[in-house]
Amino acid sequence: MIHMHTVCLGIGSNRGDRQAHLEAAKARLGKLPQTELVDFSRAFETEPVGPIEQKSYLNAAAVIRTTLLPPTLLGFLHEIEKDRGREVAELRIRWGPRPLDLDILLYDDWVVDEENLTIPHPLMHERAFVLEPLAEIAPRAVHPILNKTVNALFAEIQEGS
Ligand code: A4P
Ligand code: MG
Repeated sequence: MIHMHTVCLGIGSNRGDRQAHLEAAKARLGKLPQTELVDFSRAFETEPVGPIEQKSYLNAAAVIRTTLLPPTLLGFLHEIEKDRGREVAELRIRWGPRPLDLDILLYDDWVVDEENLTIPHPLMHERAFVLEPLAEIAPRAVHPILNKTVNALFAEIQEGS
């Protein structure tokens, strides 16, 4: 049997019909080849984080099981983003507003450090807008570098704030 990998995804939207973008993401993830949507969190209204002034976000998280390897999965995620009206990378502002942003947060216990793909997502452990939705659906998922659960990481940033 081909191995199924468990993957946690972060989802964000702060432009257009944010709820519709999240629902589209959920529907599209459920239809990816060789992939099963395991869980999708509630939508959380979050203040924008980062150097650019922009509208507040709706953030969510998803857990999927898939045989797709990280680069292939990332390609599909980019397609979904593009279909929701996201401009090609060259035209975009880093950390700037977007209809739909899909990030690979955790991929089993893999550590990937390539030019265009870093897993775990490098800032996930610092960000409430990532950890709060993820803690709702995958509290016991483990960050393979920090060796801490999502629940523990979320508790840490809450204490720090
Ligand atoms: N890339 C590398 N690793 C990954 C990964 N694990 N998952 C590469 C997905 N992509 C990854 O990312 C640019 C490139 O990163 C991709 O082409 C891929 O090859 P992007 O998502 O297209 O660009 P970005 O999002 O503008 O940059 P970055 O650094 O990913 O920003 P973040 O970290 O996504 O931050 N505030 C709130 N409240 N909620 C948010 O969701 N999001 C951001 C964006 C800022 N502030 C926010 C939120
Ligand atoms: Mg991103």
